[in-house]
Amino acid sequence: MKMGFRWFGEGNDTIKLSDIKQIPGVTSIVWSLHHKLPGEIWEEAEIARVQKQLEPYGFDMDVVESVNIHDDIKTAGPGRDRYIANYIQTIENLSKFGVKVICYNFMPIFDWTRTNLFFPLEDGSTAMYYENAIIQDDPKQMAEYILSKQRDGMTFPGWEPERMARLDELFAAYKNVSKEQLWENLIYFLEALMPVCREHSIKMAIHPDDPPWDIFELPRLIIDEAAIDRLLTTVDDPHNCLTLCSGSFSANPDNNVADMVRKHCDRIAFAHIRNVRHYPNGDFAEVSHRDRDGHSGILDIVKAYHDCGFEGYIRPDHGRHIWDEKCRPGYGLYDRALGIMYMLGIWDMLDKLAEKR
Ligand code: CS2
Ligand code: MN
Repeated sequence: MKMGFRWFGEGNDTIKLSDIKQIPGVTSIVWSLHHKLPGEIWEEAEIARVQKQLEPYGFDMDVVESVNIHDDIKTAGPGRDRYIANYIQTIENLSKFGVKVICYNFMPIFDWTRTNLFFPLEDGSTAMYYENAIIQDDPKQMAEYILSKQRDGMTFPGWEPERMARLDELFAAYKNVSKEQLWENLIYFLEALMPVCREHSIKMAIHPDDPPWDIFELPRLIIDEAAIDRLLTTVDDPHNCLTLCSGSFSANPDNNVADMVRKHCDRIAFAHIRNVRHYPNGDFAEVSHRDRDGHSGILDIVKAYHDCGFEGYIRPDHGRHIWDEKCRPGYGLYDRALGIMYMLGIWDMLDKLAEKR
């Protein structure tokens, strides 16, 4: 297992690399080019700049997260093949810098969706919250709320203001895309990419839909075990992999993430670890990584990774906002650092117990 930390880049994150360096055990910076719109080619010079920033700290840049997919690829729109060619060029460029895993998602229009980014928890911290009743209403209202929380031009991946300004157009483009068609479009995209991924040993690691159910009548694919099976068997290539996000899947209490780990360990390239607490009406809140604070089963999940000899990358996913930290929602320094220490505590103890046997 290699421990990573998501960092939004110089000038786009309140957290400094020198701060991350002081969290024990972190070796990988999970990075991205956040100024890029979906469909644009990531140029070598831009990637080289990030490499230069990481180098003094000895962090690797093996995992890149949010190389976002243009809507024409998801809807089989007129620009699909051109945008796939761009994506392939981006993979070629990333391969020159030793990138090994690309985390992406295939969610229509909206990336992760929450109704309150600063929900007060009983300990005085705040965390992200999902209220079912609100998601039944107006997608524009929700998008406006999320955009209003972007601080100082620090955008959220998947919530590009340029795209959010075109919501009517986007909803129209998805109107005739059924769930089956969306599957076909995902498979078409992956099959086009596999040769270049094989050539450069790069794993495409899909992030599940968050939350794992349809919202605003948009079909969402990567929601449960059946969907994982379908994805991995249809494109049965070791470069077609998962970003197994425990918080996303476990927002549906029927999903057992530890079972998914045990079943698909060799096809998980990247693990997001996050804990979620369910409320009886289907709402959920994000909570600390500590197992007993939520219902995701963090102990079972970490143990499942350890038992299967997981050699991929792990990062804490969203954390709470604690100690008055002013940070991007879900991506503060403090609670994610606590999450890392909790996971490493479990991991190190499991290592020790295994040595004794
Ligand atoms: C992330 C996702 O913040 C999050 O919930 O896990 O936004 C993730 O980065 C994207 O879905 C990957 O494309
Ligand atoms: Mn995630």
